[in-house]
Amino acid sequence: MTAIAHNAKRTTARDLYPSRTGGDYRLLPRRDPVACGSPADGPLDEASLDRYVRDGSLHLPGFFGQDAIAPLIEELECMRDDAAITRREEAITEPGSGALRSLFAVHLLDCATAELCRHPRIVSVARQILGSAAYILQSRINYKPGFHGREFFWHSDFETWHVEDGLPRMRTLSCSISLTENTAMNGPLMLVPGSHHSFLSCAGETPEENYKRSLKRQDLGVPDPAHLERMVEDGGLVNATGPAGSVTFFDCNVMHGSGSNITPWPRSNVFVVFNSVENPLSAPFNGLAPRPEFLAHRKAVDIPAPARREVTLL
Ligand code: 6CS
Ligand code: FE
Repeated sequence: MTAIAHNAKRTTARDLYPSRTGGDYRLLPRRDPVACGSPADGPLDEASLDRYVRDGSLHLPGFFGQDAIAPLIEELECMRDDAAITRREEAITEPGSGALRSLFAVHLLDCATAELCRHPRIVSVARQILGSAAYILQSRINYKPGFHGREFFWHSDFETWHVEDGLPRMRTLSCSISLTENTAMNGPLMLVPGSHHSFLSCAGETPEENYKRSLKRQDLGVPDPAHLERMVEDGGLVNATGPAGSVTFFDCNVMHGSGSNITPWPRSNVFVVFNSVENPLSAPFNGLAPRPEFLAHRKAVDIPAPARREVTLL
């Protein structure tokens, strides 16, 4: 489809979260609930669900034991050294060193990861927060190797997914599963509690195929210093540290990022993004062609509901 045809579609759809439309940075109200389910719908009790709604994230250290994670670590190490994998378009390399930075659609490339992403204990939380059936919108591993693992600058995932993929509403969450220990030193995920309650509409306009650049180093759809400073002043900062197997659920619009890793210890995490089946992708709001399927799966394939006995939280 041409850019003109996409633009034509854009003018008819109502955009609740305009961003990169040539204006200045500005905060807009969030128009969607943070959680649609209740304590009766899944393993999170009222206090945990309330915390997720308030902060925009829930960190659960030691969620999985080493035994659940070990097969994955082995597989993902092999993939990193496999040229048949690293020359695929899903493989994103670090800007300087050329080391493998991210591998997308990893749940389609590796069986152990496919199983983990659909683990009943993960899926039951996703379904509870979304208040509906869920499907995998995106999956990836961020390797963040020792010595040269580069940062992920501050951003709201929703901003990119809305503008570049056409994700209409904030009914989406990420789940980060750590494969290595995450410490304060090796570039853990950092989040700004409460930042998900507003949408930061960003300045600039999106060039075609922006993802080829942004996945190595993001410079569009990132906050300006004044807004970021204000958000951190209001909500503070938290980091998601803990042993391998720790899990963090976080809202699609929470401001987050992670620093570079110059320690010898890699910081590898698998991320799986669950979208509500009631929130299917539309045409991208920037009027450009959609990003490739490996970044945003367009077909909503329901993950079956886990059996009740499988859904204990810890
Ligand atoms: O563009 C994306 O979809 C990805 N980029 C970042 C920096 N975070 C989320 C997502 O994987
Ligand atoms: Fe992100």
